Amino acid sequence: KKGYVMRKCCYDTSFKKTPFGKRSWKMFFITLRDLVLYLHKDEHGFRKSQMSDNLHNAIRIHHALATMANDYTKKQHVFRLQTADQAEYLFQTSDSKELHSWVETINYV
Ligand code: I3P
Repeated sequence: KKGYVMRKCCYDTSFKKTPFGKRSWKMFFITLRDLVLYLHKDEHGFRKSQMSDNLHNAIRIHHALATMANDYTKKQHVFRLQTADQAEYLFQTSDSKELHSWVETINYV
């Protein structure tokens, strides 16, 4: 599964809040493949020129949990992703269909 989303970093690891200046929403083209969520600048993200970028923008999905972020009311169609090492991200999707699709895909891969 792949598509454009907005991402906000909340926690880098357990209890370590992402510092101010790195908490803003940013657009990514994300691709879920082999239990890794790759975050690219755009859909050409796997091009060689952006390869170093790709390596630094991968989230391991094994033992991660995606849930609807109903408590986050500033934006619509947002889900929360908590990883095995307790990092936490918010992802804004385009509509509720995409929201459910991403949550289910991440939780049931
Ligand atoms: C963050 C940015 C985010 C905001 C976050 C700010 O600043 O304005 O949009 O989250 O608030 O810290 P920066 O770009 O300097 O990292 P919201 O959009 O959810 O308000 P937060 O620290 O309360 O998460």
